[in-house]
Amino acid sequence: MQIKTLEEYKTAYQKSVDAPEDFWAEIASEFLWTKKWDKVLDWNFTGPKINWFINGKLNITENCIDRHLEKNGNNTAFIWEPNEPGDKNRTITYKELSEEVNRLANVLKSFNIKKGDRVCIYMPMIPEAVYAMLACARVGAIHSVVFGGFSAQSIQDRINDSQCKVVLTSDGAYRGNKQLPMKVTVDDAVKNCPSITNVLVYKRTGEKVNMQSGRDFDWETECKKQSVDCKAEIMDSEDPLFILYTSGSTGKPKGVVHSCGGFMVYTAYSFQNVFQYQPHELYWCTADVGWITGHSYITYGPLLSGATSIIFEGVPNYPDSGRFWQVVDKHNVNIFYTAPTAIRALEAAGLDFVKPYKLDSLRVLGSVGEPINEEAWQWYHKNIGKEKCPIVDTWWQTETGGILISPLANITALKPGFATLPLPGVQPILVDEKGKEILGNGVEGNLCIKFPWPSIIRTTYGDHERCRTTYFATYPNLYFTGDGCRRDEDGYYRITGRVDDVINVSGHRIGTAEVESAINEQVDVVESAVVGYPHDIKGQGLYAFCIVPKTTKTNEQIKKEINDCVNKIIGAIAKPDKIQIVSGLPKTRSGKIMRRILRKVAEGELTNLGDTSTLLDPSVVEEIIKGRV
Ligand code: 7RM
Repeated sequence: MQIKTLEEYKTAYQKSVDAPEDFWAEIASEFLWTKKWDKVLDWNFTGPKINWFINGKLNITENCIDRHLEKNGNNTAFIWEPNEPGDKNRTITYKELSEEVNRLANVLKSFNIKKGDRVCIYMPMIPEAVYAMLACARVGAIHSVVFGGFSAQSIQDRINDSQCKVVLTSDGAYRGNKQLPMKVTVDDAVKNCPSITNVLVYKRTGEKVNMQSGRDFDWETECKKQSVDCKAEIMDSEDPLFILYTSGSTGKPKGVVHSCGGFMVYTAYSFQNVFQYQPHELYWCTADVGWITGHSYITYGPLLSGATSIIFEGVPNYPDSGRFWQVVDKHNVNIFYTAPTAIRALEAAGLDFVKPYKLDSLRVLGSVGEPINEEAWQWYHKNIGKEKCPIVDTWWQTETGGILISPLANITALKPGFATLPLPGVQPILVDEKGKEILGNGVEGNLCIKFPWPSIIRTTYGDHERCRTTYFATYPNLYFTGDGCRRDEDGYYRITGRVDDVINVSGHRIGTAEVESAINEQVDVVESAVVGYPHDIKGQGLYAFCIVPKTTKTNEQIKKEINDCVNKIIGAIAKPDKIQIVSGLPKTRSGKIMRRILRKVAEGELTNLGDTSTLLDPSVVEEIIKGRV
């Protein structure tokens, strides 16, 4: 399934458009299926109803693990690099992975977890987080990983939305110089989660935690009791594999649902082609398993390919900003995949943190999560890749399951800032506001995809209509990405950013509506509006305009309370970078907040605010400009 030349790419691409079913059938045939599919694809984007490898039966863990055991069981699946550079690494072979996953799968069974049940995973970046995902998949349970930085309230909302029965967590977590009380947070969350019957707790920090008798169990103690064999549950290709919550422009986060067969085929195919992974290479994706990048390109894609990867517990700047490069040299990493926000932060820290390291094992660099600005691209290319490593700027989304637009390493000619060309099977189109296709090159529009690929979102958990309206109703018969995009003279794609009310802060998707509703929980705030503004390191920062009518508190006090509120309701990643207390917001006569104006103010573009004639009260704008923070 690995493309090797540009010619092969072009041929594969053409075939994927002319005969998509034959194209994907051939790739899918390389996996282990309990029963082969009857039909490759059945779809419409109006439902939407998208079925891949219909009536095919499989278990993804047999493809991630068992399939490798006979010949490559002693190959390393993971090298774990802990938060503290001086602490011992762990190496996990495919055989050990198999035993650990099966034991844990049997523990889940002992908790009465059955096919289709939902299991919440709230874990630090340790191998057990990956075991947890695979153990769920082994028994046919649907995992819902919640990023370790989210608050108790966020965990609670996610558990309740999908009625999880079990939580897999740890006592605490280390992240840089911080220690996070994972179990305390889970306890706080599950107080209000009647569907939870059991909590399994891995000892990571050794801190003392409360264990509720009959509900909470110790991970290692339970695993020791279990056998290293666990028969894989036979799944239908379209059975859900996992739910992952993601923020959109309205309401609470949606549970994006991915299914077993299509997700398997596409993550393996895209992993092998984009990174051009070669046997025995060492691959490192710095994402957290709490995000889609961790799902597709730490857990599933690499394991399906029999790859060796690093699981990293730490952060880029602890104990100092040379940590990534120290790890690269220590283990001889060949393929390194990170986010622009990390690159910019490390660039700002200065070259003294890069110089001590050779970095000569690196062969391919990757970028994901947000547009990479040209300066960061050049810095990464020159100082990390030593001008010899291609940078694969991979564009994709939680909903797409895998990378859709990206160079193939050492095959596609690069252009800084461009995700370049679609992978085979991906048919992007640009449309204008009305949904009319924008043809030709040297054009810009809203990015849509007109044909399904195997790992496309199937539904949003418990609310199919929300899936339809969010992604498939804006433009009939198209999947709408929410991103703006330029196609240049060479037909190369450059993603320009979100065109909706989603803000990309350090590669994390944050819905303005979600932050506003958290801010409004602060007692003195009556209304708020949050917009994004350019931020040197984070890409975008959050600027909150908050109406506080009358109060005896100081502005500083109120701002602190607003921050605490957001931290408590969503998590630290959603705390506004700037807060401005205002007496009113610019609104139209029909009561709509004119975000366009707020964005300009936040960006510091005060002279050309555009058409303000529909404003109800223009004096509000004057006040806002004067009070800019
Ligand atoms: C993988 C991931 C998705 C949003 C997406 C874009 C932005 C992601 C790139 C990018 C420009 C990239 N999933 N985005 N990758 N923008 N170039 N290479 O990030 O669901 O969390 O976010 O991220 O706006 O719509 S995500």
